[in-house]
Amino acid sequence: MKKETTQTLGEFIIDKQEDFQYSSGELSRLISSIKLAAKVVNRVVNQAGLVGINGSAGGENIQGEEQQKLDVFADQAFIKTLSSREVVCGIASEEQDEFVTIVGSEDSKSSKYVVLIDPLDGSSNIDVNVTVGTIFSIYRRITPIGTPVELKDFLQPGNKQVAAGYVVYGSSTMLVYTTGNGVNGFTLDPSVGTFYLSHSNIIIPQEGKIYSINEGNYIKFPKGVKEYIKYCQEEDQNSNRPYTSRYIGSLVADFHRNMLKGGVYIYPTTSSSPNGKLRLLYECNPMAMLAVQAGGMATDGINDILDIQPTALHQRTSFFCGSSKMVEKAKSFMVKES
Ligand code: AHM
Ligand code: MG
Repeated sequence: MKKETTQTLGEFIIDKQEDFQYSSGELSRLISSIKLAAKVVNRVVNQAGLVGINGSAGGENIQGEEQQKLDVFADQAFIKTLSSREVVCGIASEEQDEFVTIVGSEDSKSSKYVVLIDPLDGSSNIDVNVTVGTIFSIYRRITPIGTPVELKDFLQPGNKQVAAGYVVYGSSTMLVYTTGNGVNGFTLDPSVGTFYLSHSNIIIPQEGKIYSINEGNYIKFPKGVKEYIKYCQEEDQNSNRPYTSRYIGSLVADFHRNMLKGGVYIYPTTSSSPNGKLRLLYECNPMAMLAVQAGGMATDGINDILDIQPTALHQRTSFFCGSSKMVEKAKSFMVKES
């Protein structure tokens, strides 16, 4: 099997360490820990039908959503790996009501990073063998090093992210991330257990042919979104319409496809979810940073996602993300409405 490069993710992280603004190696160790936890989760995702981990865990998360056993497993795998390696001072997870303060040795007390994570996104797809993902976001804490983390360390706008990325557990497993200097993707070779650089310097095409939205909710969408969907479906040779509709229902999978092929992902507000469904901190901010780093765009329909000042850990937002010209176009329908 031919690899685009033989550079491993571990080698890449070390190579790029000098590019980081603060190259103490701490961010490198943190990303290496995420890589390790991703491999642990990948192993279980790949065996999901065999090891009794399909199905509901019998509880709900803070947002009242049913937790799957794999949601709980992935949550524990990331929290345990990151806390035991003492590479962060705090973790906020979509599956936890409150943020977790890491109190460990002197090392973790001197840690300056907090991680926000959606450990297993798209979990309704687990039991039917459809792609799921992990999404992560890293910030530098704003409270003094050595003191317990506070809520304000987590409630920072997306434009303060130091790094962001996702793992897509698909037909192959990939880890894609940015530290603010472009986006790179690494494919796991399962026979070796190593991620290799397979997609260097990813750029989202400015235009695409794919729109991704849960059209089953059409009746509940704002007028601007309805009009944009009709625009996508109209025939027009100059702009290559009608577009193609593709919606997996796993943000990571839909985003990953659109990033490589060109497209727009939309999860708007609806009459039943007036704030939208997706979580600003665990889902939208990291995807927005990746999109922008790859030359794309992300908005809530009016404001840039990365400029939104969060006020709550589990805050939701509407989300339009992907190829810049497609997002601009969709946004123009939203602006028209207001
Ligand atoms: P989750 O974090 O509970 O899995 O929810 C997020 C998921 C996204 O991955 C996906 O794009 C969206 O919810 C699908 O929602 P819907 O089924 O309403 O279309
Ligand atoms: Mg999610």
